Amino acid sequence: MRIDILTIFPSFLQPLQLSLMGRAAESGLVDVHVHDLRQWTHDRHRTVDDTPYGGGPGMVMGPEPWGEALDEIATMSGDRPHLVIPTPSGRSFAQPIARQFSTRPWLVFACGRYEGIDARVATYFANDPRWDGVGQWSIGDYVLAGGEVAAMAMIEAAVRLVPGVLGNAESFQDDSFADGPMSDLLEGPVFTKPVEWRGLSVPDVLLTGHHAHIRAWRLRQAQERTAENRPDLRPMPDLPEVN
Ligand code: 6GU
Repeated sequence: MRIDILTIFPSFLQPLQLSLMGRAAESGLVDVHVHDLRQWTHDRHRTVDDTPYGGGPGMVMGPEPWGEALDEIATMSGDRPHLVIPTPSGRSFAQPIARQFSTRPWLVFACGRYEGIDARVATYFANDPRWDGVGQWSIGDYVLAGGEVAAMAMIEAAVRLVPGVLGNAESFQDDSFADGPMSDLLEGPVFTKPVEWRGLSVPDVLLTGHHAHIRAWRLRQAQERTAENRPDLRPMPDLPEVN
């Protein structure tokens, strides 16, 4: 999978070289390219923004550098890229979208700053046959200063689902929001050694080796945590009591 990121702050994306993302790049499972949008400006001040038509506060990123940059990036590989525009006014990014992203051969993230990118950029590339569609996505109901952190969140969520990126020890089968028997539930609490710490004990059931009991206990914990923290998520029907 190839990932290109277009930004006026390339160094903001340096965390992508660390940890899981760094290992995925080193092992050739993902190929990450960060580009400075100002490379595609032509004036002395490398201007990327201007005042909004119709008035109002803030600045809008002009379409010309984005158009030239995306035209050139689209020639950098044989596949057709999918354009992702992180924006707080986009659709809600969630695990099903991460799963779709993880199957795409080529994602290009256009990270805007200020009040956003001139809307014609999304319109133009949605209708450009060299591109495989455009999506505008938000990572939550709050406003970040730019798309970079949101892009990194979406990239990490997608890349960890690419086959081979996670080791067995970090398997994603049990994740909150994964498919399967625990889907639509938050993960419950987890414990490791020591069995007793500052007067707090690991729940006895986890020490019994009784896997049916442990499974039932974990499901109950997940249901309680979901009801408490995320009452908006659909609760699962109750399992019968296990004694
Ligand atoms: Cl994708 N961008 C920005 N700037 N703020 C956000 C966001 C994205 N998602 C939530 N807030």
